[in-house]
Amino acid sequence: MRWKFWERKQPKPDDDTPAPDVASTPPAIEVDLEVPEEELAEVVVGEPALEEAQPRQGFLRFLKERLSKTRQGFLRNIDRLLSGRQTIDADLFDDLEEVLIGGDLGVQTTTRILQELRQSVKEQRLQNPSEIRLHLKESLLNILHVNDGELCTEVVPPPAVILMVGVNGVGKTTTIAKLAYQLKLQGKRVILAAGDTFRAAAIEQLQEWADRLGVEVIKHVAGADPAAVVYDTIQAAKARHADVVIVDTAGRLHTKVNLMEECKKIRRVIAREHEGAPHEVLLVLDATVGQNGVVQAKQFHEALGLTGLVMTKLDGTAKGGVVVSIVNELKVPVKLIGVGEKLPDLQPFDATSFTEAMFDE
Ligand SMILES: Nc1nc2c(ncn2[C@@H]2O[C@H](COP(=O)(O)OP(=O)(O)OP(=O)(O)O)[C@@H](O)[C@H]2O)c(=O)[nH]1
Ligand SMILES: [Mg+2]
Repeated sequence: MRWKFWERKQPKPDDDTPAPDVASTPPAIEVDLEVPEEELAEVVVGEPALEEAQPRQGFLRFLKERLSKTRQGFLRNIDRLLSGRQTIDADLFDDLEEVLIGGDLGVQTTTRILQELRQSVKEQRLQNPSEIRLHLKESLLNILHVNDGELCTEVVPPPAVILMVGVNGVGKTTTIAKLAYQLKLQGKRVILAAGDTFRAAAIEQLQEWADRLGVEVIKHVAGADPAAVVYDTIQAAKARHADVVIVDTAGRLHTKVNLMEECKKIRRVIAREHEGAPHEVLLVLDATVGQNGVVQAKQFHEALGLTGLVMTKLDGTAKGGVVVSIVNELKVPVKLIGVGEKLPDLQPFDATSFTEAMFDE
């Protein structure tokens, strides 16, 4: 799955964008939209040009540019390693292990990949180190493919309910805005639930995005029970025949039991108020934290039963290899990736494009 309209609206690639410092980042209220409001309104009513499928080359180029830090870190090391060798031997595998672990693939995933590579070398009698590259790419693709998953945004009866969770500052609210933007472009009616009643200005931040996008937010006062906000949102969504509800939640550490319990309660209320919901429980993970993301994902998955992951900030990190590690260890699909701070910088995850963007020149 690929959103058709991304290319027209995506901003100029900017490889030099430094990784955002989350602690000092101003609230998203101050972030300028890439798309001027007049233009957004125009887009939302549907331009024929947006219906045209975009050439794959353009999409890959965009992804490569956004993943350039990971490409440079990971691939350059692999290529350097392979080009300096004459034979495939134990030393080569030792060095490869180091590069893969250094590329944030984690021990477990690295072990799996090396096992597969050793097997290929044996079965296919590979002799030239340069042949390893292709097999490595295939191995990563295999891991990522198992969990290719499409985001559920259409259910009968509507609305599809998407619950967004994650630790502080990973990009939950921004992802919600980006997703609402994409869904609105698809002609869907979206309602947001201001379920972060904890952090100062969180409700206002969501409201600000919603105003710009022209979508409705259901909110209570700061400090209110988020489960009550979610209850009201689902009733409103049913009454207004909304297609999709997206629930924002407060950032919470996966280690804080009471906060995880609050999240479970939100999930229970959603399930009670709408059959089959939540249709998606998405954990938003900041790719810049690398292997820490695996621990977060495991605990959130245990508590809530995740249906998918959103990897954000892949544009600002060399740790993109963590995507492979998380998919391998959790068997939960990455559904969306964030590759920038602007509205069009959210993409459905596609294993093939992702692997090509990591490996191809
Ligand atoms: N470079 C980059 N920045 C991103 C991406 N996604 C989110 N951000 C930035 O990350 C910062 C935090 O985003 P928020 O959406 O407020 O994060 P949050 O998880 O809602 O934070 P809390 O509500 O405080 O827990 C903002 O400055 C976003 O612009 C991404 O894909 N790439
Ligand atoms: Mg937030």
